[in-house]
Amino acid sequence: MARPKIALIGAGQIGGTLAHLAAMKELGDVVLFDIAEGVPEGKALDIAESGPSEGFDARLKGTQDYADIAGADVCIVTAGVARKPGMSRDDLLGINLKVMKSVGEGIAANAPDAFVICITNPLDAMVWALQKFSGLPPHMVCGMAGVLDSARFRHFLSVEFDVSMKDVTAFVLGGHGDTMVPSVRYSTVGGIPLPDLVDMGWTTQDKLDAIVQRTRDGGAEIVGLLKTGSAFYAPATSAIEMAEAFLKDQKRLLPCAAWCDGELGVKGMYVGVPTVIGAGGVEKIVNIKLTKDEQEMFDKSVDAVKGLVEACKGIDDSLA
Ligand code: A3D
Repeated sequence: MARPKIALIGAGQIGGTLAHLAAMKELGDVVLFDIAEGVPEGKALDIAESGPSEGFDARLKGTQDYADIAGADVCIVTAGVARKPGMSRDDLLGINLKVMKSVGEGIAANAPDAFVICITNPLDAMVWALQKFSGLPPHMVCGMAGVLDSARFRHFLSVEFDVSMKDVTAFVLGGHGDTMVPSVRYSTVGGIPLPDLVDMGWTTQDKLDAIVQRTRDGGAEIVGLLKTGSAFYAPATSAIEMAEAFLKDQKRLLPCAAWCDGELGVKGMYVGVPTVIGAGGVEKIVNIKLTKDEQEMFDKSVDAVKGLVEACKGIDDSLA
């Protein structure tokens, strides 16, 4: 059986890291596409030259030609611009919307059967636009944010409790922005829900609240430190987890920006929800019950995404 083909649209910080991870994990052959001449070719060659030492079998190619992504099984989209200190994700909307149009058309023409994972910000609005521009089925187009936000939450919790990250499960719902909703009730250490751990005295509510806020600000914390761009190692690792779930039909339960058709009270838009990802793409949205407070926070987050979607419609008539 031929190796799967993974197309990476955007060969910047995240795109290069995705290529390296995909090759090292032997998920398939990798095509790096970017408009910046020489960058995808250079990164593809550099990573290919790490193959003999690492011992992986994967072919890598860099290109400026969409024809080279033909027949891709997975497309991961990072094309566009990233934020710099002082910018919010929403400041990127105008520029990245135009990029989503060309990327959507390129995917539709060359890889219409692919499972598409969008990472470009502002995430929930960009994945919505990408699905519209590409015309691919909504369950085959999704956005990576929840896996990353949950990984940040899990990391902070594992440090607070001084336990292995493997034993911490958590998920973050809603839009990938300041209003995201880290779910305290559905997050556990060794299966014990966080509120019970507060009752047991293992941590305090104040410390937990601070971790929730640090999770919401997780992207900005890294932008503030790097100063020249945004996070890329953890975002790439998160998207690879989703791509692997699809390619290996793992049926992983992962939070991602998925097309909702009434689930969690959301209709006709993309927002972060718990999903099952397998060979069928986003195979299921887990319609969890939220408390009144959680639903209010989630609705606020959904409203923020709606505002961005409306802004996209205002910029590009074909989306209205
Ligand atoms: P960066 O290193 O700037 O790479 C972006 C690449 O896109 C560059 O190499 C550009 O040349 C390329 N590009 C620009 N326009 C096009 C086009 N029309 N077609 C193809 N390629 C193009 O950014 P990055 O890799 O650090 O980040 C990429 C995106 O991911 C940004 O929008 C970030 O804001 C976003 N991001 C999202 C998350 C989430 O959790 C959702 C996390 C981190 C970054």
